[in-house]
Amino acid sequence: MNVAIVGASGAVGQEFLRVLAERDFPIDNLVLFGSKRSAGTKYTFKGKEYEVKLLQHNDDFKDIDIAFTSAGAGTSKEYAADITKYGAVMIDNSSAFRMDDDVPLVVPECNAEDALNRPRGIIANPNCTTIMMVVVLQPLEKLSHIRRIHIASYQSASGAGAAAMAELQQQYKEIMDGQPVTVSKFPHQLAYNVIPQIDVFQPNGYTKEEMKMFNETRKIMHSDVKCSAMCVRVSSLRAHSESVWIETERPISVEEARQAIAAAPGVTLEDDPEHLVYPMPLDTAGKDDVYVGRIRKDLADENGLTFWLSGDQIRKGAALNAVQIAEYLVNVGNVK
Ligand code: 2RA
Repeated sequence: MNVAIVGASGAVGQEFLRVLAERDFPIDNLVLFGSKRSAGTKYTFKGKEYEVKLLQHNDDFKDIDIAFTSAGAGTSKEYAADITKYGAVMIDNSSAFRMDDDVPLVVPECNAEDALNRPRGIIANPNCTTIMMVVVLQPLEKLSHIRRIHIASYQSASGAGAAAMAELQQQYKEIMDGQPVTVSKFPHQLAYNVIPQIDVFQPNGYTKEEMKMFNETRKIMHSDVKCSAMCVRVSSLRAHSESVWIETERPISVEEARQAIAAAPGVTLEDDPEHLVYPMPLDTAGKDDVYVGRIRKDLADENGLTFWLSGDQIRKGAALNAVQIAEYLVNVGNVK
């Protein structure tokens, strides 16, 4: 495969390099693209050095089979035509096309086949918080249809990018040094704080991030489920966590849920409260699976079940999911 990464210097771009190398993705040629700021930067992939090329409106994607794009919605919209013009599959990590009817929104554990129907040559990678929730919901949906979801997220600094992660670390240092605290990537100081806002507010009082949970979950799961989310930024560095309450058509027992989750692809059950075992972002950072614990009946709803999950936002929440989509396409022979 001839593979391109657009946004190679970003947190997700860098993770693409690691994930592609670790999984030994079949690459004949790799081309890295970036903005003026990152063009010329060199990165090593499997022992060979690659220089980031400036992303431009030209024929640079003529020989590319798969392009992983993670440079923001504006860049994805501006360059989609150049990227897909000669048949490259664009697997886009931005929010630009996620809800477009002619663009599949794919989490391979849930709806891999949707990737085969892509009239515009674009496949969208869902928002990280949604990806991590739906891989856990999928095995539960098979037990009984999920009617309602309430979810509260605990999202790490990494969701706002590499510079935001650096800012969080800098804030702690500045506080320790008695210096004024730099606040530029978050709406408020994040160190020693939690911020009940991710992305901008919508007219209904929810944030864009919260509405992504509502809309993307329905599209990926082909479901009429209603999802009410409260998305919160916390001071963990790179793994997101979520408290999830679901209401199913028939009550699901804790044991049934545990068995279904333990058997599901991409999910690890880590649920032994007696021994203080449950997933935490410090442990799930850098891992591929979404980890689930604290599974119990909802005391307020007899058809309800509640659980906790944690997973690496940059891996399964972004780069890994995109690479798994590409692996699926390669496996079924559906690239160019
Ligand atoms: C965040 N979910 O955590 C976003 C990133 N896509 O900010």
